[in-house]
This record gives sequence, C-alpha cells and structure tokens, in this order.
Amino acid sequence: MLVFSEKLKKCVRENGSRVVLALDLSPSVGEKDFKRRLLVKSRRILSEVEEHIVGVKINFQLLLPLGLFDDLRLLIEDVSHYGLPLIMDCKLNDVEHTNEWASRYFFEAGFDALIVNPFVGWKGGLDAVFSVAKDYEKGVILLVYMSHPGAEEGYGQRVVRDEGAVRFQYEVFAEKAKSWGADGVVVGATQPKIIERVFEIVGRKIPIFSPGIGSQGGVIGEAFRAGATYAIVGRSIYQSEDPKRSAKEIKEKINEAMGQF
Ligand code: BMP
Repeated sequence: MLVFSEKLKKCVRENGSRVVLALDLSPSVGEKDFKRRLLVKSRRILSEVEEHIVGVKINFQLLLPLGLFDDLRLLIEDVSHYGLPLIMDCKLNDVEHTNEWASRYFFEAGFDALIVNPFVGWKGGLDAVFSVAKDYEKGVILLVYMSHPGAEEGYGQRVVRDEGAVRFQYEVFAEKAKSWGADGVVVGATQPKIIERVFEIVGRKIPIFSPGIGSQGGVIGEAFRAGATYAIVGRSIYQSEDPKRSAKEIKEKINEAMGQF
C-alpha cells in the first residue's frame, strides 16, 4: 500500500495534473430522493474528471447525508478504483480522545489523509491525530492560512512568541507543520504573498494545497508562481456545464504556470 504522499506523486506522474477535486455537491435537502441523486451525481462527475485530477477531497456536504459507512462507501470505492488519494476535509479541532476516534473512523473507511486545524495545539490535541495517522500510515494536512477574508482574524494575527519576537500566526503554523511532520499544508490561493512566505518556511518537502481558485477569486498563475503545489478546486469543476473540459483546462493552466508537462 502506498502512503499518501507517494500515492499523490504517482498520480501527478500518471495524470500530469495538480488538481485536487473538492467534491462538495449539495442538492437541496428534502427534495425527493436527494441522497441518491447526490451520490449518483458525485460518482458521475468523478468518473468524468478522474483522468485530469490527482486526488479527491470530501467534506461534510457529502459525509453528513451519505454517511461514512453507508452510501459514502460507494464513492470511496470509486476513488480507490481510480487509484486517487482521498482527503477528508474535517478540519479536526478537538481534544485527544475525540480526535483519536474521528481519525480512526476516517482511516478505517478508506481516507488517505485528514485536514486538521493547528489552533488546537499539539499536546492533548493533534498529537492524537498524528499518532493514529502513523499507525495507519496515513497523512495529516495542516490548515496554515484559509482562503476567506476572515482568515486574517486568526491565521493572520500577529502573535508574540516566548522569546518576545512578533510573528504572524501562519508563520508559526508553517513552522509547526515542519516540526510535527505534516504531509501538507493548506494556504488559500487568494493570498499569493502568504503562499510565498509559507513556501520559504516549509520548502519543497511539504506540499502546499491551495483552495480558492476561480470561484473565490484566486488566480492559478499567481498561486503557483508563489509556490503552491496542488490546487483544490470545487465549483469551477462540478458546477461547470462540462466538468471534464473544465478540469482539463485548469490542469493545463497550472502546468503552463509551472512550466512543465
Ligand atoms: P471552491 O473551489 O468551490 O471554492 O471550493 C474550495 C474547497 O476548498 C471547498 O471544499 C472548501 O471547503 C475548501 N477550502 C477553502 O475553500 N478554503 C480554505 O481555506 C480551506 C478549504 O479547505
């Protein structure tokens, strides 16, 4: 079994892409047959775009209606069948015993990596997630700076470290990603300058996953020239009239920006 980072790199080589699909479909609750339609549509979009992506990210929009060990299993099996890594975007943020069980459930269900929130800290918080991930040989991705404007209030605040130095919170989180051995960091594509700074800290060893391209105003060229490794893209693909064509176009724009493939 390939570990998360190896699986990702294999998909980059095979699919020539750096796009992680955020499969956040959400038909209206209560509409007739909405759960079945959600599943069918998610599977269809995945099957259309799988050759142009390198991974799939799922969040509560699918997890809650479909259920981790119920209908979601079919989608998880599809992702595995396409050989793509699967990321659970739970932004885990709790004390150790609940973190531990949530992580176990996600890994047992077939997820390859989890996104966690570093605000909760290490001791009695994220230490549990990293420890479970190690047991299962899975990945942990740290939120370092989010893509929405309000991110400035937390991730962008100035903090005074023990030695008196004033730093940005996201710089401290990027350093923690290194010292905790994270398998990736999330930095919003809407903030290319922050991507650049995080890249200076984490270097090439820790990939930067960047959401916010397209629908949230992030620009592919700016994010990738600043150091993004992967784009997390949802609406620009799944709301497109032709998801396959859109995924391919985004893939090609990224490759052009990176000057490769
Ligand atoms: P879209 O391309 O439709 O804007 O979706 C972006 C995806 O990335 C969503 O799944 C969202 O939950 C996620 N995301 C984000 O938009 N900003 C962040 O800072 C962190 C995220 O995980």
